[in-house]
Amino acid sequence: MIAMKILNNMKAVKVFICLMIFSIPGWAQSSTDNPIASQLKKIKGKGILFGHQDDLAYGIGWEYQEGESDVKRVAGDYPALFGWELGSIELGNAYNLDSVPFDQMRSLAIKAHKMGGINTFSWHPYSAVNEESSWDKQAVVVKYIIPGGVHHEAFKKQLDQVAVFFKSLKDDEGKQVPFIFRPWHEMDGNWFWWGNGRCTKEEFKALFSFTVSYLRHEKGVSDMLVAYSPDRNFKSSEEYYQWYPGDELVDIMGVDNYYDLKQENGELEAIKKLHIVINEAKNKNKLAAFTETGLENVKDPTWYSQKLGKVLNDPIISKELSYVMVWRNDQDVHFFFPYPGHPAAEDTKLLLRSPNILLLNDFNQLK
Ligand code: BMA
Repeated sequence: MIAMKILNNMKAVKVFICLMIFSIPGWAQSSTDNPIASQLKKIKGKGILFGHQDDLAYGIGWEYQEGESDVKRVAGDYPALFGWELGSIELGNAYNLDSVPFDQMRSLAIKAHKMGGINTFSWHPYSAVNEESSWDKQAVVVKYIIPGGVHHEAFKKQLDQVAVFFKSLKDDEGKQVPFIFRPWHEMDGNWFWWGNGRCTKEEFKALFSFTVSYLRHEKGVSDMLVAYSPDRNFKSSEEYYQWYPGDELVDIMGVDNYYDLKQENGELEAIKKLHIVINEAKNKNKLAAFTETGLENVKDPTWYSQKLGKVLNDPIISKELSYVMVWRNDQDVHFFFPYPGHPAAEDTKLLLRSPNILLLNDFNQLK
């Protein structure tokens, strides 16, 4: 009798805890309910989604022209994944640091979603300490903006701007557009103020963890998958995890890698690293992605087939990787995808039209 009572009380406590947890905004939905996660899980093994940063915004010789896309110009269809950059939203600016108006970004991201594509956001913020740029070599930032730091409140205000933008991504019915957020990327490199040598690993993890928890739980940002994407500076799983903030925060295990794909036979290194990422994603029942790559100004006309293609056609990678994304096409700064008439255009088209690579129509047919 007493044992029964204790059991019933324990049950009541459990139910109470569950109700408490699910009443916190953003917690009710686990990332497995996220439509992007279910789509990516469904198509796993059928091909790798191809992505391009700023694809619908501008390209070589055009900007903000309805329906345009350099990927479409070269390969005949839109990418399946669309990358966007939030840097300078934290300053309250109307344009990002690459001059993309946030109003345009919002409508293009919503459009990409309506067409069936997936949106992913990176963020190169100016610091909440002194507005130093992400690449500032002198700036010491992280320890001052994490909880307990003197600029923590200012950092929260920056995140508030990010939250407002994410929550403004609504479809015609007013429903939140799902998306991927990939904060604090390439932390194992030493070029960003959140990177190696610029903060401790513990400070980094506190930064990542606060960012995601604040957006999800304090600001109620929902339908957000989070990607962890170090650069290529690891040779083992242990090294890959050095900056990893925790299973409860991360949905997509990623890697950025430009460097290896510029070296002779470097594709072998890139493959090894993606195998580590894939293996860990499998161990943790998460998704694996090649979150950024490319060759600046596509200087090698066979880079797409001979470097990227070799990586993507590796038997393990072709079965296990969810997506790959190449960087933006800015005619004044640099470009990573060819344009019609560029010496790499035909080679790139061949790779993108191969059965293993999924553009938007392929993706829409499979999901
Ligand atoms: C970098 C470069 C910069 C750009 C930044 C954020 O890799 O493309 O020109 O400002 O990304 O998009």
